[in-house]
Amino acid sequence: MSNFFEHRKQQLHQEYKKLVSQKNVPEELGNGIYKRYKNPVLTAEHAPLTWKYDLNPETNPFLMERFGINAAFNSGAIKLNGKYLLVARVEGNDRKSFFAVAESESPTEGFRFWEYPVLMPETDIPDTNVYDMRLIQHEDGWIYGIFCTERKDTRVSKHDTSAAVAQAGMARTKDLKNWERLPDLKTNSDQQRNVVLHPEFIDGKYALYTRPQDGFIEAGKGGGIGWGLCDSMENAEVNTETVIDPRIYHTIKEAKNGQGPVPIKTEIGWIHLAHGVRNTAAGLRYVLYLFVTSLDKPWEIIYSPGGHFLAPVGEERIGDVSNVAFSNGWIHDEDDKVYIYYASSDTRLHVAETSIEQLVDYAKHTPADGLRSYTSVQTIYDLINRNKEVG
Ligand code: M1P
Repeated sequence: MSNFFEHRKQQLHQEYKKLVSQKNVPEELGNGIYKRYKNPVLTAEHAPLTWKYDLNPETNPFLMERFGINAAFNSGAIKLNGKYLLVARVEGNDRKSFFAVAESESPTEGFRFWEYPVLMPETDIPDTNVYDMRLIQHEDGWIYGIFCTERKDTRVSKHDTSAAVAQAGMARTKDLKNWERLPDLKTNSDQQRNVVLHPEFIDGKYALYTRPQDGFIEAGKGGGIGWGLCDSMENAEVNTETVIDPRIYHTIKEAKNGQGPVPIKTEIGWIHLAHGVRNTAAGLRYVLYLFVTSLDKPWEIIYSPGGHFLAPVGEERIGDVSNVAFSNGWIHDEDDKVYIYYASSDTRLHVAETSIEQLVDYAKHTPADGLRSYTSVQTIYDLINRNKEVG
């Protein structure tokens, strides 16, 4: 083995070890709602060397990458048998996304990918691209993975090489290792993304949060977070979709929105994290927002704090798709802490720490969006006047 090869291999191993064993610390002050951690928990560099390199000096004398990894971001999240597990959207240099499980003993650092990424079984119509898995531990005993399956739109002219159809791919597992692929969700909408299963039965049926759209990117006449019931997950079909959280003019969800991770059950209701999108001269801006639905009627919103809950800041604002904060995974821990795994700019995955108590306070006491500049200033006046009373 040449000195060059051996030296480079050692350096690569050292860098990888340094990365996966680095400590993570929360920001000092924060906004009182959550604390962001300093380092991303997953990046492209977290991909194991064995995924990228042929480590044989005979067949790869330059020890060059044979399969490049471009990004690791939007992750489903779950805690199983005491382990924090992320099912990340990993994207190769070839622009194909796939799922890979990363595991840690800690919610905020030390995530390492399992030896093999997930070889998700296909349906009769193969997926071109799969991404953004939501993990739902349903009361029926299964863990469902619901994700976007994207395929070429064959209804358009053959010269249109970018038109795509997004639908909700469905799979289930008990251990994140063995996946049973189920037929894609059927709805009356031309496009579906950001579909999430409610974790409990509703009147004996499965309930799904959907996101009907006319186009792959544009909401068109559709949009909003929808709600629908279905009899079975083995042939899931939602015939009636009701929009429960619509897009609204001049808000953070003007252009589109979508349910994030599975909602968390609390004393006051189901806490939801979602993303809202608006258009700007610099392109789409994605931020996260929060809302709460009723315990008995999870399709009815009872608290709707105004504005964004989390937006990309600093370096988070830059990446393959800049100005994006996106979350499809959070973990409600036994001590009522909540770890929010959010990705920035379709490039890397971060964590922010909060608690059920903080989320409940935020949901109940953050004023709703008054929809006018005048009402925003009234809210500030109200705060100033109340602060005068406390001196
Ligand atoms: O590029 C930003 C996000 O765009 C899509 O989100 P939505 O379905 O709301 O348009 C998804 O492709 C998501 O993965 C991506 O982060």
